[in-house]
Amino acid sequence: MIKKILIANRGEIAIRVMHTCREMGIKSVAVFSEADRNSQHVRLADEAYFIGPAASAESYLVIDTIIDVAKKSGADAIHPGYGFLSENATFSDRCREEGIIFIGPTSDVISVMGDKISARKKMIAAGVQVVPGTKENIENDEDAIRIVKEVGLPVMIKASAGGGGKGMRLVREEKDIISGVRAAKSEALAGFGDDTVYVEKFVENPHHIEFQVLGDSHGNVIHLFERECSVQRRHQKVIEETPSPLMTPELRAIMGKQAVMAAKAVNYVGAGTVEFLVDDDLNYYFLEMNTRLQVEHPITEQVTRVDLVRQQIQVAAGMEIEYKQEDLFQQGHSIEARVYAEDPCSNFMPSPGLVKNHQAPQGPGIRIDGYVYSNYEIPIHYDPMISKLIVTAKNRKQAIERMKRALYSYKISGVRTNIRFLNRIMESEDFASGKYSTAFIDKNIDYLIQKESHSEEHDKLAVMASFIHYLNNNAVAKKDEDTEECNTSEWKSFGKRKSLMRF
Ligand code: MV4
Repeated sequence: MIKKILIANRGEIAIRVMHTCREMGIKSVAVFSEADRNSQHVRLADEAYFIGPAASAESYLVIDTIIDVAKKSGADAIHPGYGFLSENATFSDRCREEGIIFIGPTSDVISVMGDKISARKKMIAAGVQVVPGTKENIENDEDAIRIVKEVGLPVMIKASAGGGGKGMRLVREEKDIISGVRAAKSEALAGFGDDTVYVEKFVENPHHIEFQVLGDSHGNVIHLFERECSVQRRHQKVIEETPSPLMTPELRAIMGKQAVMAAKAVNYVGAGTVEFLVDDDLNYYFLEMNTRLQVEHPITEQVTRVDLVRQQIQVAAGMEIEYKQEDLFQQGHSIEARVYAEDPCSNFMPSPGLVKNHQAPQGPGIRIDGYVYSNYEIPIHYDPMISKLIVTAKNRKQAIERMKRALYSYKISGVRTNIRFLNRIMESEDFASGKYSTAFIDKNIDYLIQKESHSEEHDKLAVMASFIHYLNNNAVAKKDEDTEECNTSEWKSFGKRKSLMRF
């Protein structure tokens, strides 16, 4: 049995794992870099060890150091969270060599799925539907022309070592084939040290829909339904929801089966995610498999009531999954919004720094997976995510209403945030109707980052507020600088200060 887990991560996901450890009576060991001395994950752990400089290449990514701490602390297992070492085959292997349980799949599974050509081959052999295309490297210009013509324009040229959009080129016209392949190859070589690329038919306006899977070492594999992740910006997810508004019961059943087939094909043990592209005619295609717990896992937990981290820990310890497929169903609707310290008005520039005040929403149906507290300084060295705001309600409409209410009462000062942008997504027609694809943000960007409209009511409030401002002689404005809006005049932003609007 596992008695102590080292969590090789930081921030909200380290805390998320600790919550389940405590419920299971498992001791948790935190590791922290120079930049994370004051981090919440250090305070919540049973033990914490310093592992080096702020740069993750010198701390969270150093395998020897993490293994040393695991041994020193007597941890029987390591949970890698997401990012950092979570999909590192060498690390998974090293843990096993050292007699430490890696809470995740074996190195061979990570390697097969990490290489897109080998993943495609595996999936095709297992009967999983992949995007039409090839499973061979493009060696030269003649190859490029021949293979692309075979597949048929338009095509996507993709790096085999890639993922997440890196080393990827869309080619629509014959004259762009050679330059497209060369560009993809050089980006792949620079990014991954491997210029192997392959060709897929381009799927127009796709939806990104992924299935959560769980496998155990007794050969059981189940899926926990889908997550709709089409609201993305530059391959970064912004909003995720489940159930997907695009899904039908029939499509869910067949895609769920496909996801289970994908996991079974590699004897998958642990929590994983099978990603698909789905077009407007509901054709679905396997895209890739992520061999880790994902950022957006909470929405699946909310509608299935399954603690995915508990299942990860139990199957890593050799136990069977606690659920049978037929026992699982989705209840209600859950939406996650990723709250970031960034400025949507300045091309989403990161805005880390001192969070003066952090007041998260509360009340029915709200879950916050976060780590930021008032007077915490968000380090510049890592992803500037502040928290994940997860709402759950009876149906989609009420979940959206709940998300708007939660965003309204989320108070963060000191850093710029994307809260207003998230609210705009909730208010957009395309999102409200559920008819959106991966083109959503680009298509709606003007609406999403535009200033609030001036209503008459608003103007009256602004006049009142400016009078109070005058009476306060700037005291409030100085205390709590505006963090909410694009190009705000002092006057207008003051009118929006809700503490004053209550008069
Ligand atoms: C595609 C595609 C269309 N056709 N492949 C982007 C990230 C990488 N994991 C795969 N991606 C895509 N692959 C074919 N054959 C469109 C995308 C894509 C996309 C996919 C999922 C979510 C958002 C996206 C945004 C742009 C392009």
